[in-house]
Amino acid sequence: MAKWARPLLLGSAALLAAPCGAAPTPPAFVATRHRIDMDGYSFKLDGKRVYIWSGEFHPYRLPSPDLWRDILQKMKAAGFNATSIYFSWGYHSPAQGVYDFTGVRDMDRLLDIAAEEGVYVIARPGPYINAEVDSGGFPLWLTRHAVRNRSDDPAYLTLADEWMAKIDAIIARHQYSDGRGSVIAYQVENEYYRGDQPSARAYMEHLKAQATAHGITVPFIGNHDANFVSGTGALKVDGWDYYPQGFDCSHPDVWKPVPDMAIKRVPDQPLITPEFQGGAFDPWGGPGYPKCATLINDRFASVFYKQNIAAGATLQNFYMVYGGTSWGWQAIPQNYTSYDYGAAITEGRQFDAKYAEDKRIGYFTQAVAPLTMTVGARSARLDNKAVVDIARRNPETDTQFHYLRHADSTTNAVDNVHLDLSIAGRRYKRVPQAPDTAITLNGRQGKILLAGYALGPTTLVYSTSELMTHASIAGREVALVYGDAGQPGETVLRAATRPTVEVLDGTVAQDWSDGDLRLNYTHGGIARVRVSGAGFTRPLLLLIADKDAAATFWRRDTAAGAVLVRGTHLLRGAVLAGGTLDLSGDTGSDGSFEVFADAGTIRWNGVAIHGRTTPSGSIAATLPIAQPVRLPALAWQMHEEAPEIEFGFDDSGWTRADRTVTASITKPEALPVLFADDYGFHTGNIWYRGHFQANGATGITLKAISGGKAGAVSAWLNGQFLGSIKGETLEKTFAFPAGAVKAGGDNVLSVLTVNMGHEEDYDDGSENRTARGLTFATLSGGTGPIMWRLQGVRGGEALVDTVRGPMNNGGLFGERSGWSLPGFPDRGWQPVSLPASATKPGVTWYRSTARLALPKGQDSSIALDITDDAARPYRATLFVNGWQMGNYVSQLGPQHRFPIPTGILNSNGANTIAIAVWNTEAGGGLGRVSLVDLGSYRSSLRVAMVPSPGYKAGR
Ligand code: IPT
Repeated sequence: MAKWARPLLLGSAALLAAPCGAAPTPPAFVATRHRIDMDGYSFKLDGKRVYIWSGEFHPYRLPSPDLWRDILQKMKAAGFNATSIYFSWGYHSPAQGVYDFTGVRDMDRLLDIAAEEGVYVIARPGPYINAEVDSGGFPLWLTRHAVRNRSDDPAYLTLADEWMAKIDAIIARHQYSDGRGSVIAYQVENEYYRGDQPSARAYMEHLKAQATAHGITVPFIGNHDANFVSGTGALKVDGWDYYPQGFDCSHPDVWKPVPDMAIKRVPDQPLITPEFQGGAFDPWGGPGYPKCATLINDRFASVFYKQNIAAGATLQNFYMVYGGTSWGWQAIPQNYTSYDYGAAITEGRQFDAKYAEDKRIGYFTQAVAPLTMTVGARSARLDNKAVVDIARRNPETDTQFHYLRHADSTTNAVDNVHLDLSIAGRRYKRVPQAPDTAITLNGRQGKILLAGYALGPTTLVYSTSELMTHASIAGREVALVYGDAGQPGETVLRAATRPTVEVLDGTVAQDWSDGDLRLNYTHGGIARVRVSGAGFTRPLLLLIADKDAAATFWRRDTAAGAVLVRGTHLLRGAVLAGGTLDLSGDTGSDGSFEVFADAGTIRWNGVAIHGRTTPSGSIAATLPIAQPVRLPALAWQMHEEAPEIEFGFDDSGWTRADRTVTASITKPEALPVLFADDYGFHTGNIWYRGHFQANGATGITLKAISGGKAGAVSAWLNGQFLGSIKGETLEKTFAFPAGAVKAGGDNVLSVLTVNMGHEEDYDDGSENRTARGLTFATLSGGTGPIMWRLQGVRGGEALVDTVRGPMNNGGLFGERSGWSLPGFPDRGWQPVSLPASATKPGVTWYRSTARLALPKGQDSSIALDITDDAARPYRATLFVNGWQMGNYVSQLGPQHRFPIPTGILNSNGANTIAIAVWNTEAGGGLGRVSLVDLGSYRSSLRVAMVPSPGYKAGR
């Protein structure tokens, strides 16, 4: 049975909840076709409106399929009902006509997991994706095709169609519309702003026609800023990408103001943001991702994401919610390996402060149905000019949404405000009503005040606390509201007769007048109020939390009703059936745990919990917590490399540089063409050896392109070091040392280059075809030609290591000889202690075996740290069990920490760490290298090792 035919329950009410990391056993297959449509308000699934709260995730940046489940569970737990996924053409295709969808490239498996976890998918297969990935997602072999990228050039379309046919077939197997998965939308191309050009429209139309022919039935959407709303190439909805803070994280406390999305509305289309800023990328030598996380922090989410809600957006996708790792040579020249992005879930799979804010807002969008159909409404009158109210209203229910923020959205000022509200025919001239209280807005804070809302058995007249979620659970309505600790709150409920109010916990004052029950309190911890009485069809349990306490709640919707959990590090799944509730998730150092559910038996990670019933009608218990993690110190061995430097090295098997034409947009200054891509070497280090006769040569001028400012070249003549060039512009004339040239016969130049990634093609100028490697070489003093050969990754485009794929390796001798792989016989290598000393220019390898015995049943995230003296000039390429997990440039940084995905790293066994160091000059090194624990939790997550080949002699 094909995987995608696995039974899935994808009802419109609740998607299937997987119980834990292991594959869930789904109930009977319901191959129900679903209707997906939309109008000027929102997407509708089977006619039911849905707020799409979505997080961007790139599977090619996390090479461990079981961790895809981890990320999607973490998203789901934060209220994300959807994920937006780029599929990267180049990740799957090492050569024209060759495609791989196995192992870490198994996109059927990814889409199965999304469906199992109940997460809708917005599929974004390109063919161009940008995404700060090499060539913007184009395959590296496309550098050999002089086509007009991203256009209706038939030669380009033929190549693009090859990919589209493959990826569309996979996406088509997982469409919600067909009852076979959770894909609800398909984005055509990426940020393509050429709506004014007929040929661009023809291109879009072509991609749509192809997708349709390949079986795509879900709506076509775009992030082309409304370039394709009608006419040829029109999409069902074409939305807006927004990065209001830009990408310079160096001044993370300086904010640019909030944009007004409302003016972007296209008639009859829902307002959507296929990409809204969820972080930022960081360049080589940049300030580092913690700064990006500060720039795009929880306060940013509070002001900007709520502003989008107030503008009427009903699909918000955040780019990124999990960034991950541009492992191998996937990064673009501008960026280093980490693609942490300062996102809500860090590269090492930990929660950033923004995660809690995404969750508070996300839960609100999922719980409050009237939000999916709103129109702009008149703002309330306020008594403080520093604050504005942007209001919306549901025309059917008359529910009001008042978004309060500072008029100057960037201010750090704290302000108090009162509102004049009219709700259901009654006027509240001064909200909050209680004397000596106000709504306080901290600097850079937005609040959505909800009014006139049907809250289960009652009507919420208004609350100055924000509503996070509510649900009918075990015969009562449980509602969770929150505000800043220490700030006052006021919640008013409507009742026909005076209800009974029991304050179960905390201090809450009540006032009854004219059908309004007014509750006043100060946020702090969790106050609990039970409201019941004649006017109530069922009691209301109001949980009034401060912001942090609110974030300790998790909600899941099961086929048998909602479940609310307080405590634990993470709730991954909940299955409620026959009165038994199976919860799965993670605990850290805090075992406190409380469950609100209609269940007789509660199990946590498969073990029955014997808790006590609380006055709130919940079950409280203490869960087992995580065990400490001990990591071994690493012992190292080293081996000198780079025989290519030596005069006598046999390069006769290397590729001869003999081409006279190139597909590159870089014009060769001389022939033959030296550009590495033209010879099928597209990644990492590329060696050149040039032979010439003495002829009086006194030096050599070399030009090379690595891409970006982390470039480098080193050169030797007949084994003698000439020097290195570093940086963006790689151009230098090296004088030959006295006596270095052999008077008669052959002389050999050995030149080591590196490709730091191909350019993206954002402006569709075929920038991916900018040359890489050596671009020009000429002898000074001499006249003779140089005969060049070059060498890159083993096999070139005829990839040898198909498991680790087309971006994993370059052409270092050690890589070509298996030194990066587990099982390579390194017994003869020389023991060494780090930091390394007495290094000479060239390449040296270091290997270590890390035997890990981490606590079983725990999810530990481990990283490799390099501690260094920044003055030591060297570059390092890091391999863990043969997988290239990082590129390091000591003087540039800023990355010193390299998270290794579990599954690549074996938590319970031996791990081979191999580091290739390129000393661009003497006095380079390798700093201290150690393993660090980024977070370890007792967890239901189970991660299998990713099968990958080790060293084989004589391969
Ligand atoms: C937007 C791209 O669509 C996306 O792929 C990624 O590159 C993102 O930028 C930045 O991380 S393009 C937008 C900046 C105009």
